[in-house]
Amino acid sequence: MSKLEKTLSIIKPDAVQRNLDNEIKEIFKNNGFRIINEKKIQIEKSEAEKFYKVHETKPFYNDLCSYLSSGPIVVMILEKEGAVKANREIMGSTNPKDAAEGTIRKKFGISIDKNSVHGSDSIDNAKIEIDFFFKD
Ligand code: IDP
Ligand code: MG
Repeated sequence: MSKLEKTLSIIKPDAVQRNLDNEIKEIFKNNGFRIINEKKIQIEKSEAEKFYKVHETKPFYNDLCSYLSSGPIVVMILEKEGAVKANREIMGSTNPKDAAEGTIRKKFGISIDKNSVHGSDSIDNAKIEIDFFFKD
């Protein structure tokens, strides 16, 4: 049995703009995730730069941060047993072209940059990312 975990999920601007947020939330709920906190916000580019700091040396960093701050996003704390891994599975591969059938990115992703959702990649990062958006 996996432990009950929390992870951070973001519905990115491309999906919010297409009004897919409710449909994506339903996918999480139907897969046994509880949404224990959520908010729709728009962040500054400087905040996106902080959030994606691990990618600061990548060639796509600047575009990535411009993109994440380009429109409203929905940030959510998801809870489930083994939530971090389960979320990565239901999201699908980073590039929607490579994502498995039935995953969110396969269904809704437009391209590697406009791939509709973010999910924490480890339990440690989930804690950091949840604090980033929900610590007051
Ligand atoms: P992940 O979102 O699946 O964890 P990461 O490698 O952590 O993928 O990359 C963070 C985000 O940066 C991706 O979701 C995607 O939006 C963007 N990204 C990753 N690789 C590329 C790339 O090669 N070109 C453009 N954008 C990329
Ligand atoms: Mg990542």
